[in-house]
Parts: sequence; structure tokens; C-alpha cells
Amino acid sequence: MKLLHTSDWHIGRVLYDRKRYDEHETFLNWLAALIEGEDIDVLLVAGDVFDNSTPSNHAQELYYRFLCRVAASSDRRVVVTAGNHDSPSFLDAPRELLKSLNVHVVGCASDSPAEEAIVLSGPDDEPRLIVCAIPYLRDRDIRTAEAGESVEDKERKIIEGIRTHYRLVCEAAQQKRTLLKKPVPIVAMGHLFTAGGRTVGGDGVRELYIGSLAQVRMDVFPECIDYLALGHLHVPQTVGGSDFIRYSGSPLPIGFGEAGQEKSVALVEFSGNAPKVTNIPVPRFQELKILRGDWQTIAREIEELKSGESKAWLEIAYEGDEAAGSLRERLDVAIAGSGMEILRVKNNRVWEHVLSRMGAEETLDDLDVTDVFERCLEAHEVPEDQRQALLRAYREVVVSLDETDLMAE
Ligand SMILES: [Mn+2]
Repeated sequence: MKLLHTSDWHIGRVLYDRKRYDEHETFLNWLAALIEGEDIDVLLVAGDVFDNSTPSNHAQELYYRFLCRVAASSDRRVVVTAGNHDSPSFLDAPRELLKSLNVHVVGCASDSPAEEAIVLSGPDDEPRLIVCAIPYLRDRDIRTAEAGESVEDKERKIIEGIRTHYRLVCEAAQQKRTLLKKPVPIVAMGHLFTAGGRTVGGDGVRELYIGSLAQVRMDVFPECIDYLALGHLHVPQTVGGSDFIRYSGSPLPIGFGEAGQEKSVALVEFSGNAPKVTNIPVPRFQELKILRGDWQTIAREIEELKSGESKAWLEIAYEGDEAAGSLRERLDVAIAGSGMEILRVKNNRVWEHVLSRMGAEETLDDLDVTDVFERCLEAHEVPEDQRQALLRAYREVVVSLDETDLMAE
């Protein structure tokens, strides 16, 4: 039996105002062809299907068209869980309809653990696999807040909540397996941050999670899990040295910070209950390049890219000693006639001069929400010893805003 594990598509993602539907469409076509070519039995999508909780009509069209194509084979099963970027109720809305196409969706965490333990059968109606389809667990799904709790109490309760949820769903899976009287493998899904996981700048994970909210350790996952398909971190990686606990990573670089990374999806082959995992690289559909240095360096690299007929999107980080006031104009001349586009120019020289009084060149594009808050603490001359606590409280507010399901009524 062959499974394909992917996550963090972030359909609808915008990069410095540039829409990326073409890339997503090309990726989904590539993925559908891979699924057909490899004769995949089960596709697992571990959260962050969409980049935000109110996906555009175009983003939805891409998603449903893909599901339709993949579900065209009646032998194939698909399991989709919500990530922190998804609206759980939005994903769940068409679940009955999608179920008739053998597409199982779990947006909201269920109070009844057995609902998340899904038995998947093959074309012969014989059960072949149980999937513990656990979505991103929101604070309110797993813990009861109490007034006057310390930060440590909160984090401990979140982690205990996650542990309990995994235990209950996995127990339900084992009970179902006992009833089947067949030792089918148990695969679990998750959208969370495991301690020690690698992230890169600009992936929207680091800013909100490191050092603030819960990071779970391997021991929250029950032993009965034969393969754990994770989403949330965008760098493909195994967890805790186990080949069977994995982040597939995002298939597209979500920002320039991920430009140099090889992206992949994970092919998981079960013979009996022992999986064999192979990473399949995802082609780069839109090249992203960061050019950094003084004018000579940048100009030379642009010439090289031009001669290679590159159609890259560029982020330019100017670090020369000479003042480069007309940098943007010079860059536009340099790339004229090529298929390249400049999405962002950072003139670090100008920065140096004005950083102390908030850079005139600096825009919100350059800052994440945490940077903005840190600037605010700075501007108000908040004493050092208060900053850590304020930062934690701020992050908690931002996460709870992100977790508000605006479309749930
Ligand atoms: Mn995520």
C-alpha cells in the first residue's frame, strides 16, 4: 500500500503583493500526475491547505478541482486535516459531499475521539489502514483556561491536552483495529511544533511559536503509531531520529527565506506494518533568488541570471559602502528585457543611517508582527525586565486572534 504525505500548501499565499495561483496550479497538477503515476492509494494532507481562513474563490477552485481529479479513481482515498492557517469550519463545510468521493476531511477537533480514527478500505472493501486524522489543536479544543494561571501552567496544560487527545484517538484506533481482527497499520496526522524542529525565517512559524507557545516532545505520541505525518514546519525533516515521524515540509518556498531549500513530498510504502519512506523532490515552479552585496556583486549576478534566461523573482539586499539613492532605477535598468522581476529591494546602507529613528525606507513588509511589537517597546522605553513578559502576553494574543475561526457561526 502506498501513501503520499504532504502539507502546508498555503494556497492563496501572496509574496510582496504578488499572487501565486499559477505556481499552486502547476504544483497541484504535478502532484495529481505523481499520484496517478505512482498509483498512490492514500493521500494525506496534514494542514495549512490554505494560507488564510477566508480563501478566495480562485484558491477554492484550485483545491476542489485537485480533489476531484485525485478522487476520480474510485480506489483512492484522501485525508485532509486543518492547520492553524485554515478555518476549521470552512474545511468541514463540504465534508459530507467530499466523503462520497472518498475524501475525508477533519477541520475541527472532535469531542468524540472515534470520529478522528478513520478506517480506510481498499477497492475490495477490505480495511487496509486506520488514520488518526488529528487537526491542529487550538487552545480552546484542549484546555480550560483559568484566571490567574502562570505562563508555565498554560503551556503545561496545552501539552497535556495534546497528549490526551492523541492518546484517546489512538485508543479508539486500536479498538477499531481489534474489531477488524486484522493487524492493519495505524497512521496518525498532526499539525504542531515538535521541540527541536528546524524552521527558517519568514515561514510564519518561527515568529509565533519559538519561545512562546507549546512545543511538544516525542513522548506525547502513542507507541501504536506506525507512521506520523506532520505538518506546520516548512523544512522537510524527520523528528527525534525516527524515520517514521516526519514533516513533509511545504511544497513551495513560502518566502525568500526558503528560496534555497529543496522541497519534497513523502512517499510511504507499507508492506505489513513497516513503512519505507522516500522523499520525492518537488520541482521549482517559480525560482526565487536573494541577491546580496555591493552594486558590483548584484550587477554581476543579474548579468549571470540574464544570460541563463532566468525568470526568477528577486529580493535585492544592497550592502555596498557607497550611498545608492537611485538603486531602484539602476536595478530596473539592469533587469530590463529579461523575464526577471524584482519583488523587494532592501537598501541596507540607507537603513544604517536612519534605523535609530525608524527607517524611512523600511516598510511593514520587512517586519513581522513580533518585530513591530518590539519596536513599540523600544519607542515607549519599556524597561528591559518587563519586556519578556509583555512579549509573551502579546504572542498569546496574536495566536488567539489567528485561532479565531471567523467563518464559524
Ligand atoms: Mn501551520
